Amino acid sequence: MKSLAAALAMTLFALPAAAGEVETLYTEVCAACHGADRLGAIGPALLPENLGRLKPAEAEAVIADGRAASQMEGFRNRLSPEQIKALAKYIYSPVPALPDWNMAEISASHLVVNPVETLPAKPPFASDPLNLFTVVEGGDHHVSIVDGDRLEVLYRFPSRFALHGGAKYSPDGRFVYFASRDGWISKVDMWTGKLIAEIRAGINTRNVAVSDDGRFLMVGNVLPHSLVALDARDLKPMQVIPVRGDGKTSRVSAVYTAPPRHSFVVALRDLEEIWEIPYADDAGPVMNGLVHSREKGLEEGIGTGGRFQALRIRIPDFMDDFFFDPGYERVMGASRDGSKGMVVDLDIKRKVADLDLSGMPHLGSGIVFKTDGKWLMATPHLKDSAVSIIDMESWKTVKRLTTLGPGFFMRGHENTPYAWVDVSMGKEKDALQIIDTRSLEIVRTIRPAPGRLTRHVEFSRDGRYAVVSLSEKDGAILILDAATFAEIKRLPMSAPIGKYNVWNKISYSSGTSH
Ligand code: DHE
Repeated sequence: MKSLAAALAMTLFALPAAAGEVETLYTEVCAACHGADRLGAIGPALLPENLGRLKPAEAEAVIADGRAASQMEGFRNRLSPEQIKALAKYIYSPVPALPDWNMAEISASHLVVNPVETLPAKPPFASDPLNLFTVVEGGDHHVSIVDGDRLEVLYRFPSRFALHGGAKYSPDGRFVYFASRDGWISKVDMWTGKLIAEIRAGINTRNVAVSDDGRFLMVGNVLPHSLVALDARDLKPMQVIPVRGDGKTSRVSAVYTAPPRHSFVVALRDLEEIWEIPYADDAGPVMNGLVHSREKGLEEGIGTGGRFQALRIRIPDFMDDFFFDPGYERVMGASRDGSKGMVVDLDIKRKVADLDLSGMPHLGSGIVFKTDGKWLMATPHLKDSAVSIIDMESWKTVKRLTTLGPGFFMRGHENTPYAWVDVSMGKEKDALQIIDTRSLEIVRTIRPAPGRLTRHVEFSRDGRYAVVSLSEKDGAILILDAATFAEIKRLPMSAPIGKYNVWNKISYSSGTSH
């Protein structure tokens, strides 16, 4: 944006900002980087759906002062305060007609940067490659790959703007896949930190799932209302699946892989349905004989009307998020308004129980553990100061713990009896609360960085260390001893958010998100 800004310097104050004329201002000032259609180019998309995390006042500040560590330069000296205000308002207005984002547009965005064949056959480091972590740094939109044995940063590289949701790994842990809110899917080699391929699968994306056999990715979109299947090798698009039913279309709430079922399971925001999309070549038996023609091979299936077919399961409410039970037979979901939850059996294809799960949890927040021979699920709530613990057989809430505030994330590990939860949505955003999964009590509250935003815990492969995000611009990841809670090390980072240990993710550890 710098050169354009320089060229426009001094001329822009003359530009109008009245209603109807702000489009001209946008075209002159913003379009080169953010796209004439506001869908994004070298800068991110400027659509209300994509700006959900940015308050209008912050948008004005970015237009005025720019964004550190990006190409976005400030326009305070070139635009009047009214022009800045008008532009900020404009980018939150809906675009009159959203363009297509179909196979043609998706394919045109596809880029293979480093073919897999050019990569080394062995890791260029001695540490355990399955004990690496990726850390998403939201402050300056970077990713760090951290060596979990030496507790050092191995690689750091720029990411697409606003990655969101868990990083997903190939089943062997060699490659990592990221999704950005603007719909970009990136594949990176964990051993070298090199970008392999990228593609823009949507205009606004919810998340991405990787099949348990590592062959396919499924991207769930908010804009347009679609799911997009990609070939995991090079991210080549395979199929666009429009999300529609009963004459309506729907946003995707989330898509996850159900490994024993060899299928993707999808929750929808605007249709009272769950979709299951089998991907195994012989998917028939997995679906109890209810599905269908699985005849087409990978290459033949490219394009629409191809390989993947969705089985629609009717449910009595919209489902906004969900967790699987340990056998992947049932999903536990919260309703869209966050007032209650339900259990849906994927085999008998109907709701089988209600859940007392008010105050919607954030997706990926739930963990599962066994206490006294019973499988329990625990999750914090985004709006209540509570952690709910639910018996996965009776589906009753066995305990509701009062926490210091509403929380985002919870984590456990097979090698520790402690589950860690943040309370970062409340006033005491620096606190982490430790729950003993045997007694189901909060046994400690720690504040590793007093007064500062602390959230999202991830364990090392062996469960010995708990890695916590000090999620501020001049932040860090804090490596704590998981038994004594003492700090071992601090690695500076720019507003780190999520961290993902390769082994915990590829082994589907019950203490982590899948
Ligand atoms: Fe997330 C995961 C939805 C706000 C950070 N979040 C997810 C997932 C979904 C989701 C669907 C699961 C994706 C996956 O891993 O495959 N998030 C939502 C929301 O609906 C919500 C509440 C509003 C929104 O803006 O979309 C929301 N999320 C946030 C944030 O404000 C966070 C803290 C900062 C950010 O990046 O926007 C945030 N979300 C995360 C993280 C994960 C995540 C770090 C992965 C958690 C994990 O450990 O797997």
